[in-house]
This record gives sequence, structure tokens and C-alpha cells, in this order.
Amino acid sequence: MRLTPRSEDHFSFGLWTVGWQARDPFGDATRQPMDPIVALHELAARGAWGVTFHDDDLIPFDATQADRDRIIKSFTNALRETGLVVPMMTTNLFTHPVFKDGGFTSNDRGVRRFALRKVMKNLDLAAELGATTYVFWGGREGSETDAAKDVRAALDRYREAIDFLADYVIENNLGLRFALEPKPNEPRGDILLPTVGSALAFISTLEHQEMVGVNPEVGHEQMAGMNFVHSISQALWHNKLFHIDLNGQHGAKFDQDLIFGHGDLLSAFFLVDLLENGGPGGVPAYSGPRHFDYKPLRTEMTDGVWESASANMTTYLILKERAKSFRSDPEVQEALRDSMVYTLSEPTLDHGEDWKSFMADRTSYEDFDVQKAADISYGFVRLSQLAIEHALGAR
Ligand SMILES: [Mn+2]
Repeated sequence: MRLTPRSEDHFSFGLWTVGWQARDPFGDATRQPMDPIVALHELAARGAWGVTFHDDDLIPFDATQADRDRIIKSFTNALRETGLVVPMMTTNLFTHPVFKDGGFTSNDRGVRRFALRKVMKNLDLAAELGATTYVFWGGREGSETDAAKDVRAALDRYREAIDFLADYVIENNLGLRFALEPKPNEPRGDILLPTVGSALAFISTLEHQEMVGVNPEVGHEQMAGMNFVHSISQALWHNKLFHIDLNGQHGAKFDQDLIFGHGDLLSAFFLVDLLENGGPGGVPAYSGPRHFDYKPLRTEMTDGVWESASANMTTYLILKERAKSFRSDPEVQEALRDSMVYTLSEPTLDHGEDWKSFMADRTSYEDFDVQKAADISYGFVRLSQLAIEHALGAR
């Protein structure tokens, strides 16, 4: 089993993850700021392939144009030295107080226009750096009181913003696709587009819906009590899994951003199985970056930061190997057949069958042995136990 990450694994990290100083709503920072250039070298040394960032992670909010140019130059040099790529970029529309009621959906029209300009500036930078995905996490797009937000008007403004920015990308040939990142709450009491399902429905109303998909995060979906594997499956079914944020979460509570697999481990196993083996004939169902959006525990100093970065990648590689072992076990294949898992892929109707010929088929109703069908055991316990034994390395 190979546990050493390589660039071909396409592991990427947000600068804000390893760079998190561990400031939380109740406590001060426990770590010193991290120089992004140092982060690049440390990540590359551990086998990462890419880095991602919000504009403000690299360039201070109030930087002058000269500062901005100088920072981008030294960042680009470090990318060249380390061989790291920038597959994705995003905008910080949540930290500065100006965004306290949101960016695209702030009640203040001036803030909405400022937010659009801030994004446009960084769409240009993303394209310059070779990114192909631009993420939108609307952490401040929401409310604490239903008295304060006309949600339908807010969704109109959200759509207006995405449609407008998509036009900008198309007209300037920036070669970017957009990925919306759902989250149910935190920092706002309630955030717009709270789940993958909500985002997919919203996307279907967009002018350039072909260039907009989702960037689901493990913890965000689990905070809403959703099954992440189901959410990712539906995103894949819609051809909308443009990017993914891997981390760990223990159920419905605050956003923990744990190391991948350090929350719901069994869900992580089935997720990796889906991503790596879920395509037609067992090929990967997703070919994009394996992106980690986590926070090194607040209890750890720099050594723990790098240990946690490696832990994300190692855990993924272990689960990838475990999922392969699950799929290649003849007993699992037999159990999958016995449980009729594969027969769900057969259409329910015969080719060309219409309602008249369907009704003429007595075996579907009049002669169907309801009791016999009600009395079968599906064998899901055996399958589930086989999965657990493979996940735990007992097989
Ligand atoms: Mn999170």
C-alpha cells in the first residue's frame, strides 16, 4: 500500500487551512501567522499538488496596487520553485465588516456593487494563475432574523451576480467554471443555498448554468444532517461536481473542519469508494482536485499543522486502498449481486414499453407474487459488515 502522496494524487490545500491561526469565537490565536511562501514549500515537500486561496489569504484587503503586484510576483515565483499549481481560487466576501450583511445579497446596494468588483479583480488573477475553477462560498449571504431579509429578492440578487460574473468570464475568455459551496449556517444564523440540493436547484435557473456547478464540503452537508455520499451522488448525477472540499465532522454541530476521515470515518470510506470507483466499469467518478478544507486543531503548534496536512492525504490514500480491496473481494461482489445492487441499473420498463403494453403484462400486477417479494431478505447487513471489515483492514 502506497501511503506517500504524489502529485498524481491531485491533493490540494487552501492557504487558509494550514495558515489558520486558530482564532475562534471564544479564544485568541494560538499560532503565529504563516507566510504563504513557507506554506507552499512545506506542502510541496509533503506531496501536495496544488494550493488554493481567497484573495485576502495572500493579498491584504487594503493592499495598494504596488503591494499586490509584488506579492503576486513572489507567489508566482514560489509556485514555479515548488511545482505547485493553483487549480481553484475564491473571494473573501465575509471577513471585512463591510460584508456583515453579505456581499451579493447585502441589503446595501453599494456593498453589492463593491462585492462584484472585488470578485472581478480576482477572476482576472485566477485566470492568470491558470485556475480552472472559481468557488463562491456565500458565508455572509443570509440572516439571523426573517424580518431583515427578503429571501426571494436576495435570491434574485444572487442570480444577478452569478449571471453577471459568468458573462464577464465568457467575454474575457478567462476559462473558468464556477462552483457554489453550500453551507446551512455559520457565520450567519441561516445561509442562503444551505445544501447541495438547494444549490443545484438554484443553478438550474441561471443564464449560464452549463458553467456553474457545486463545491460540496463534507462538514457543511453533515452539519445539515445530510448524507454526504448521497449529496455527492446527486451532484455527479447532474454532472455538477466541479470541485470538492474534504474534511471531517461529527454530526450536527458547529463547523469542525476536522482532518478528512477524523469525523464520520465510514462515510469517508464510502465517499472515497464513490469518487475512486464509482464511474462506469469501476473507474473514478470524479477527476478533479482532492481538495482539503480543514483546520489544524487549535491545540497544535507548527509541527501539528504539518502533521495534520499529511494526515489528510494519508487517510485519503488508506481509504482509497481499502475501497479497492472492498470492490475486488469476490465475496463482496457475490454479496452485491445477492443484494440486487446491480439490478437497480436495469430500467423498470422494457424498451419501448408504453402504458398499454405495461398494463397487459399480468406478471407486473395480477400474477405478481406480492407475498414472495415481501418475504425476501435483501442481505444488506452482510454487505454493510463486509464494508466495515474492509474499511477497518480486517480483510
Ligand atoms: Mn467548513
